[in-house]
Amino acid sequence: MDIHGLKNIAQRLMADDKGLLAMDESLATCNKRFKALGIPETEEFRRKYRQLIVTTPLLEESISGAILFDETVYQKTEDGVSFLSLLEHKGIIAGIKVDEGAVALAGFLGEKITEGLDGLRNRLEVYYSLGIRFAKWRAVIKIDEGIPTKACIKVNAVTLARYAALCQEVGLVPIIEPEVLMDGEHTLGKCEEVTSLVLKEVFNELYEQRVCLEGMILKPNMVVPSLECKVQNDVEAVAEATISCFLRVVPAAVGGVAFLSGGQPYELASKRLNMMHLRFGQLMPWPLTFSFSRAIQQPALDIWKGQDQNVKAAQEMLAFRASCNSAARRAAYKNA
Ligand code: 5MM
Repeated sequence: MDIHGLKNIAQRLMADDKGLLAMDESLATCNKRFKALGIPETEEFRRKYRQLIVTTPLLEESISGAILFDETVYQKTEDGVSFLSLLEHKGIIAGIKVDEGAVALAGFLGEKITEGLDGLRNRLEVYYSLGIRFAKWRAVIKIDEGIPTKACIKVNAVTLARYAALCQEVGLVPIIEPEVLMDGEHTLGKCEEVTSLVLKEVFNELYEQRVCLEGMILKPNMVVPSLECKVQNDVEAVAEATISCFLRVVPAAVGGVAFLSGGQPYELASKRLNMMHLRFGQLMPWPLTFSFSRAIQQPALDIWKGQDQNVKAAQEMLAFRASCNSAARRAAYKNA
């Protein structure tokens, strides 16, 4: 394992108040978002949309790395320039989603396990040879009556660590995404309890499986009340719950922490990140940034709607939301 090389990639991903752009929607998720806006659910429209993103002027001022879906890796602009070379030209490091999605966990009603370990070593070698330098794997944990179970947390943690060890073997920085979902009626306190349990188990497995913490990035959920919870705590309470939870369970050696947005309203996600830096910036041993998909992309997608004449305005919105989150990393976000 090239620890120096892995650390170097992780440091570049976390540098200069930038963050990551998750543009790795699988076919089903991308098509679902297109359908809601009446955009044709075809490979060509997915190519057009990803072209809009990777050609956005000044995106590189706020974004250090972009997480791609396999289809996007091989796509090109209308002028025949590959998206990978465009990203490289901008100095944005290309990453790849390598999990194959979450499926029902046998014997555990309502819980999921993420698949994709079979043949993973070979897939990772191919991606590395194409110039990709980091990967991502998402595990999904749901809070409901009697769940998550210990077994579900354990099996997802084991799988995340197996994936991470394979990534590091070939020189890819693993992004480890154990997402505690916001769905349901649970409180902020419950989210904190479950997030702590999950992260403890994940780091235990990473340790057991000899994953180099300096050469990985954690992509967690913020500690938030669920979407239907009657008590919606303020921004400061969310920032405090999130950072105090992480200080207890995320080792200081970790290369970086980059949040998912998880369906939060995009301005609220920026405000919460901003508050974490404003109030607790001095306490954090790790770089703390964003790895948002919806909270950066959705307003731009709403403008684009699949129409060529809307590309410029959509790109301006995309660059703007990315810059808002970069500002939040400096505790300088001005509620826009
Ligand atoms: C872009 O969505 C990613 C892939 O999800 P699917 O496999 O369901 O298509 C997802 O992992 C995403 O990177 C993270 O959840 C962060 O996205 P949000 O929208 O939560 O910021």
